[in-house]
Amino acid sequence: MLVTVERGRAVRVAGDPDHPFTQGFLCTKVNRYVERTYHADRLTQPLRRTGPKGSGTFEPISWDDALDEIAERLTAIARSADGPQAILPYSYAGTMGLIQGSSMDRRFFHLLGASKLDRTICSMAGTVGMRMTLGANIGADAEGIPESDLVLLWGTNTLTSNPHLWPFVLQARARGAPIIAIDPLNTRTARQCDEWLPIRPGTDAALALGMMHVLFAEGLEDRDYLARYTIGEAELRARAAEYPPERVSAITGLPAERIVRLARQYGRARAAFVRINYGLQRHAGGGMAVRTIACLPAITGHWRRAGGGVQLSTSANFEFNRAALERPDLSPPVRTINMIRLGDALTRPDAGVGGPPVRALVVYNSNPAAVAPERGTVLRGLARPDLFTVVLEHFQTDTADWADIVLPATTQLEHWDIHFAYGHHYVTLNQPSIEPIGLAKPNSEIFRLLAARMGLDHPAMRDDDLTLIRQALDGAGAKLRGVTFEALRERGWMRLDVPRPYLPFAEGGFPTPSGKCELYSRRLEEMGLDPLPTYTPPYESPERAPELAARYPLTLISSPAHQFLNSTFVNIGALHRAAREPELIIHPRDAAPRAITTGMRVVVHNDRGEFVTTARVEDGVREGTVWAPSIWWGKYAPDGKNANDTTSQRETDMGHGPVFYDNLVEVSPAD
Ligand SMILES: Nc1nc2c(c(=O)[nH]1)N[C@H]1C(S)=C(S)[C@@H](COP(=O)(O)OP(=O)(O)OC[C@H]3O[C@@H](n4cnc5c(=O)[nH]c(N)nc54)[C@H](O)[C@@H]3O)O[C@H]1N2
Ligand SMILES: Nc1nc2c(c(=O)[nH]1)N[C@H]1C(S)=C(S)[C@@H](COP(=O)(O)OP(=O)(O)OC[C@H]3O[C@@H](n4cnc5c(=O)[nH]c(N)nc54)[C@H](O)[C@@H]3O)O[C@H]1N2
Ligand SMILES: [Mo]
Repeated sequence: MLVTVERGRAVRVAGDPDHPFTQGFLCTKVNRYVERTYHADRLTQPLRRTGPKGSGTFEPISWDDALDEIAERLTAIARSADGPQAILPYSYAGTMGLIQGSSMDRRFFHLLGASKLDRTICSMAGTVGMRMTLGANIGADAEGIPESDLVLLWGTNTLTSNPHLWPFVLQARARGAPIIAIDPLNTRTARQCDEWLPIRPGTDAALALGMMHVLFAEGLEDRDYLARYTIGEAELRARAAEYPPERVSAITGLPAERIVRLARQYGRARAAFVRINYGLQRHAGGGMAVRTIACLPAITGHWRRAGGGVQLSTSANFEFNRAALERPDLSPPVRTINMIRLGDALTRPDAGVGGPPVRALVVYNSNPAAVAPERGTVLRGLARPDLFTVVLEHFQTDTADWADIVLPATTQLEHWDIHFAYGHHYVTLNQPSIEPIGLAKPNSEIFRLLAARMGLDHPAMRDDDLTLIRQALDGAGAKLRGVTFEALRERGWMRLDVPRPYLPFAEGGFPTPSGKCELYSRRLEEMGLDPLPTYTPPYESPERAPELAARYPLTLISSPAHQFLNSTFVNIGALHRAAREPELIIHPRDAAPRAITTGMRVVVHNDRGEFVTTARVEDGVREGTVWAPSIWWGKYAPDGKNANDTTSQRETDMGHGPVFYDNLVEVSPAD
């Protein structure tokens, strides 16, 4: 991102035209980053709560007073019988920069002996699925897509969540590659594709198994690749035989002949690119779904050719020296709390969390009062009068409303950072372009100051941000060879030391225990899971919960609105206006029997909770699925709620991830 600064003020942000992946454009949201940075509602000074919890009434205080009060409260808890594990950090994706996201903060909580947080809320199911199959969460290079002769956008809303991929997809199409979207929603991406396959949510593993059935039955596999670079071919053939197209059709809701045709298209392609993304793994069988799809290019040998293969992420190629940054060695043995179970952790310490109750919560880079599942329980926890809550933020979010102390944090324009990526292969250096707004401070600095206040006097707490950046690069893995601070400072970004074109598995070389693509996984077997790809029905489905499905027949997907980044940017004027208000897209055949019409206020509800939205009756969703573009702040909703009032704290099959879209609801007119 290039920032134009005039007389100390940022006036314009733009994409870098020289960047090979982002090619000079920014997404809809980040285009508004100047507006966001200078927004009248920016938090510019520390605040102390004056009214009741959740009321959002605060008074300004000095940094000294704020830090003293936090230090005093945290020290008292650490020294009490409950000990430091009663303190819980809570952070995720506000910034994913290594310095402001996972450096000083980690060191601080490690030295303190606080509970650890298992950061599962986004990607863990798929990450583990990839690790078990390919050995790491890496895959084909998106810059190879123009060489593809078939592109599957599978469980991803590319034009919204990954728009920089799109120009590569268009190049493939210009050379004749069909583009197919596999998604329960007819998203803005699916509408631009050659075809939309409206799959039933949570059934992708069955579709991939059905494709394998046809590939093996019709001799479309690459026998040489299978023999050289995979283990478990015979077992997988037997498993795939159990998934004939008719059975898969009954599971996925797609016509059998379309499943056969998709398998033939895939099997006859030379280099099909499968872009899966995190949307499809937010279901009970999310890890298995990703793993199953990840087996496909090994069956057809597409890994051999540029443009072929599967990509969920590129993140594991960024082998920064995270141990040097985070210093896990500074932590005593402590418990770990799963961030998606925050509701339970705050309200039901008996519910499997173990150890002392959580008595203090320090939130940064996250807005759990909007984004965490089973929101009603989370809010009950945040409302506990005995809970001491600190929130580091840019804005007075739903979460900040529940804080005892709010601290103003800097934005990307105001601090140093270094970034990995999860869709391409470039490291980015973030240089501050303006001075902090008001009294805002970088997260790293806030944790340095707190450590000093609390007597956590360790040399690791004195490194400045530039030192931290160098520590992330020194002793980094081979793919970061040549990536230095000096070189980054010159250009802003650098490609990892991977070849171009990058074909990670053209000749095997999978970083699994066997060195092969593990179609059969002994590690999964040891974890008590099926060692072979299999279909796991959603928790909330007629297969697994027929009684529930009878009461709540609709699956709610609450994937991001085009204008929002999870719950970030919801308060930015132009974006808020474009997203209008909390809405629910419902199919005409689901709306009619419920007497629901466009513009009507409706309640979306299940046993966990409810939220009010405005209905839009459209065929942009498959029948039986409804879509609530998300993630709205409760404070902007007519009833103070959002989609996460209905989502559950259940965990995926792998990685303890969330099941946001494995969520049955009913929809009724509000009156
Ligand atoms: N504009 C914008 N961009 C973003 C984000 C944002 O909030 N806004 N968030 C960023 C983050 S943190 C992430 S993790 C990524 C997420 O980006 P994506 O991985 O694209 O994830 P989602 O938007 O959650 O879901 C993508 C699509 O998956 C579909 N889907 C849901 N369930 C299933 C299923 O069972 N099978 C199939 N085949 N499809 C399914 C949804 O309908 C949706 O259209 O995007 C990043 N980019
Ligand atoms: N129902 C439903 N729930 C979801 C999802 C969904 O699709 N549907 N998506 C899930 C996914 S994929 C993810 S990744 C999570 C994301 O959940 P979060 O990680 O909570 O992400 P955001 O909602 O973007 O909130 C991040 C907050 O960090 C703040 N922030 C940004 N930069 C900084 C900084 O430098 N310092 C500090 N102190 N604060 C900063 C922003 O102002 C913002 O309020 O949500 C998950 N929740
Ligand atoms: Mo995410």
